[in-house]
Amino acid sequence: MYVSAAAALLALLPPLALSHGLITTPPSRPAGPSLVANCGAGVNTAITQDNTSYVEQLPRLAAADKAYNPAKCNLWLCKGLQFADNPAANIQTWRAGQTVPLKIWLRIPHEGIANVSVVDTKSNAVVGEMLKVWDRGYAPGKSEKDVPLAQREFSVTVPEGLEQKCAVAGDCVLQWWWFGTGAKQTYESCVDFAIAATSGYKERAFTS
Ligand SMILES: [Cu+2]
Repeated sequence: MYVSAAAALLALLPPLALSHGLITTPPSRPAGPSLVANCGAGVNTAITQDNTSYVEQLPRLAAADKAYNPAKCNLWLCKGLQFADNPAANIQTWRAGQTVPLKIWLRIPHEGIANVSVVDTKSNAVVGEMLKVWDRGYAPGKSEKDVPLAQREFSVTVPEGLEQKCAVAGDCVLQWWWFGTGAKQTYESCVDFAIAATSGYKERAFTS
């Protein structure tokens, strides 16, 4: 949306009207006290008012905040949302080869590109291949119903080879990333998980 229009909407409408998107299934990382401590109250307020809004507004808010600690708050990974704020009940346990259904809430589309990947949270590097890629045409139209269902509800397969790197929850995230190329707005939403070692994994290793 245009900046002037956004400012007008901010004044007139409840925060949800500015929503854009996030992962709703499995539950994604929420705001909480660790976000305040590491990213600052301004970032926390922006995210709690609209947990689906874009990243580009956050660095300015963070920079103005004494609490902002760039070593602990990477706004370009999960919007700076913190593992410590995610309740234990939200942490997924996955096994290699498992199919994970995802649901995305795309309240306001902005056509662009998107992907889903596993990210190493210490190095902020994608681990292995992207699990899902849309290199054009993601989230077209004016309202959520204009967006193809396959872009809002889809599955990814948990890759093999994460058993060590992602054995401990918090070391990796599943991140959905979307950039509206016209709007120039980035959206990120993260699911926390741990990979369980399976007996099946060992058997396959011996027989292959
Ligand atoms: Cu927008």
